Amino acid sequence: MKADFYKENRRAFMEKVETGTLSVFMSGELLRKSADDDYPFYANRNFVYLTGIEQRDSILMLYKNAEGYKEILFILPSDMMAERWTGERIRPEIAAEISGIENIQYYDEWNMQLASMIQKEKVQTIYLDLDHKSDRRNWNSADWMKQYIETGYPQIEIRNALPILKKLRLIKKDCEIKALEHAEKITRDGIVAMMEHSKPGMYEYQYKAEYDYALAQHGVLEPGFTSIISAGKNNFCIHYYGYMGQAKAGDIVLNDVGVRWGHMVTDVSRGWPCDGKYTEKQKLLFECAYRTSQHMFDILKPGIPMKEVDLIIRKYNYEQLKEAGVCKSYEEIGKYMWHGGAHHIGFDVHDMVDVEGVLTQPGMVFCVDIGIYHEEWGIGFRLEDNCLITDSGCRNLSEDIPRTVEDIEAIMS
Ligand SMILES: [Mn+2]
Repeated sequence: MKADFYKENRRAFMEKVETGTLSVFMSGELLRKSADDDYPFYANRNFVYLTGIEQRDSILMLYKNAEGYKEILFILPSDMMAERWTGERIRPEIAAEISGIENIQYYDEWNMQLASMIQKEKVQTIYLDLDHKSDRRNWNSADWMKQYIETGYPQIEIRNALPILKKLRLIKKDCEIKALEHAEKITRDGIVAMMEHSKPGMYEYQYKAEYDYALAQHGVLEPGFTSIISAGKNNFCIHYYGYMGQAKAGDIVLNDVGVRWGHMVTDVSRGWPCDGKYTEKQKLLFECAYRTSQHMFDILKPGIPMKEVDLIIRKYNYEQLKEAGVCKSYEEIGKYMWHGGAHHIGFDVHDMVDVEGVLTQPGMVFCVDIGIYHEEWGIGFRLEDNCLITDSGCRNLSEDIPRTVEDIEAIMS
């Protein structure tokens, strides 16, 4: 993505905050795994959305005044000894080129700058990207910054920037769609590789290895999110990460995987018979999901309440399962459909967007995910595709990834 993308994101954000406010965003810090081993660094997505910078310990300050706004980006200074061990750090001129921010300063100056800005500009309100998952205790960089400001500048009111960003991230720009389209091609390679190599006796980790290998051929060194790849009974664990199970003759293999490209993440699920031929029962269920999916791509267009999309999927899929003689009444649909099917994708696989009360609009991208779980028959799978809402309707971005009984059997033969 070019600097204009990040510039436009900052402009749109600044339009939503009041004059006289300062906003502070952080890329985050390294998390220690154990001893001297750290987890791979993963930059805060909102920070990347605003800067394009994925280096740890980077800070963005945005101050809005009557004339416009000031932008400062703080990055780690070069350090010969540190860089000898862990690689080159981004130089100021490169950071400026990526982000489109002219004023680049070094990380160790952020607290002086913060103090002087608060004093000179008489800042009374600071926006931080505060994000908590309800059942987690972990603090992130914004929490530390909040504590720092509350301790040093108790007069300052802290507000949350997250609701603003969640609105901005909902509508994707052309360059984001292009990145997704490319990511879908790589996703296809990964899923097709698993289908092509599939055979009874294959372990889930072997499927995973095929997927990862296909991605690596494109320079994608890790999947878009932790891959879900399971076989047989393990398909009944919705977010299964075991990888040690074995596909036995007659088992369905389920994948729920993605690829990140240009920050954008795909999310696609398929279910195929490990031996390449659907049984009657597998075919019966798969075709219910397929018809429901096709129906959604036929009807989705701008102007549909987002919260109804899930409901339409559920009702239509119920009709299919009823006709197939599987489900007798709508009351028992929960026995076969275990999850909703329409989350947005983008910088995050479950994208940080605000869909409260919104209608579908051009530029939204969300999953159409039809999961069917029939425990008695031992068949569980999902058919999940990525739907882009366009001006006149919608487009299935993942339609080239085999998704019919015929196409999947052909690829596996
Ligand atoms: Mn998924």
